[in-house]
Amino acid sequence: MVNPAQRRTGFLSDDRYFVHRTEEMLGPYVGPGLAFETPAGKRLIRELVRTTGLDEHLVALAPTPLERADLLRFHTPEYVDRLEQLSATGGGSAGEETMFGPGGLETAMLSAGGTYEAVRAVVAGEVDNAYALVRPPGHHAERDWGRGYCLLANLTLAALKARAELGVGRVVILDWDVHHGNGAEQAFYEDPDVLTISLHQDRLYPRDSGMVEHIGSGAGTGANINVPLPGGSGRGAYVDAFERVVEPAVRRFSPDLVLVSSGFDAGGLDPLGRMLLAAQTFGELTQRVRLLAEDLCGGRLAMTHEGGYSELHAPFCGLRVLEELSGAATSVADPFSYLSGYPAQALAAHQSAVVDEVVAVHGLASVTGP
Ligand code: SP5
Ligand code: ZN
Repeated sequence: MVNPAQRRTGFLSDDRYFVHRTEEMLGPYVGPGLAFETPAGKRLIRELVRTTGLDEHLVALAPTPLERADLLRFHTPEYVDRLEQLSATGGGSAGEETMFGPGGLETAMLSAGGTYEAVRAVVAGEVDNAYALVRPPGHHAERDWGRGYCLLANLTLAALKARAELGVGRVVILDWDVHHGNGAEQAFYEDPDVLTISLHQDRLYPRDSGMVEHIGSGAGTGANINVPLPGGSGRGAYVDAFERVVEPAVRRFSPDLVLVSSGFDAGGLDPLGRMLLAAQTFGELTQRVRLLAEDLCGGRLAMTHEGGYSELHAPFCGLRVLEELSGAATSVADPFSYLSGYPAQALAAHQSAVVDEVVAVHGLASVTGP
């Protein structure tokens, strides 16, 4: 049973996303077949959307690949050349822990293209909001090398293309993947028209990035916000960061479009992150972003998928987010709802201290609501 949707929500995925393979030999005697970023975890999100019937209440979107010229808005020609050559000759390594097989670049271009399609459909008014369930992920890819399972900077490339071709002006990129959104930070560090905000686990990955004091430079000073929450953070810390940082900063910025790098690796069962979020809390965060976008930019909101490595938990997180975006409700019970009851979900002093620091560095204390 699904209660009808209240909004037109685009949902994009593609079978080709689930045959891409990121696998690294971690050392002698280890593997093969050992990979954190696997097709299974993300395919199950799509399966749950289908088995529940939620997909019938969503608008199906289909990807077309980005082209080389689109990649060059951010990536260097040398890096794209190298990916082209490797992809045509059996695959290889894009950089740091980012292996891919034959044709891996084409899949990455389809992943970036799927992310762009979600953005385009929102900007064109074909849907109210949209979620692109893509692989490989994108938020760690830098100008000239792949990192953290990411070959191409999906959401960065989509934002650049939307600005170049769709007349989009001011863009917010909010990243709640548990790892730092270093790619968008690099791309827009000096750009005052794109506000990048990353909520992540302090010094997780990449290890030496995502610090509070990295605030952007030149004309972009102040338009990069890092909130490195301590490992062990739960709902209380994320809500505090939203209320005191994300919401006032986005209101002050006044965007035309809100984009989200959505990972579920801040979920309480994730093997790579050490946060505690429940599916319900991803729904709450989605609602907060949706209401912000409705207040500020006609609801224009597009999300793209990044990390999330619990095959058991991520599907329920994805389902909650899509229910919240669309306003449709399935009757599916989250088997991991017990996470919400953990006492450690409450805001702790050492967590609010980090938020205090961000508020101070970005002068957000005096920003008031609408
Ligand atoms: C998209 C996403 O969530 N990527 C996360 C990548 C995190 N990988 C961490 C793997 C374990 C640490 N590897 C250290 C390699 C340092 N060269
Ligand atoms: Zn991640």
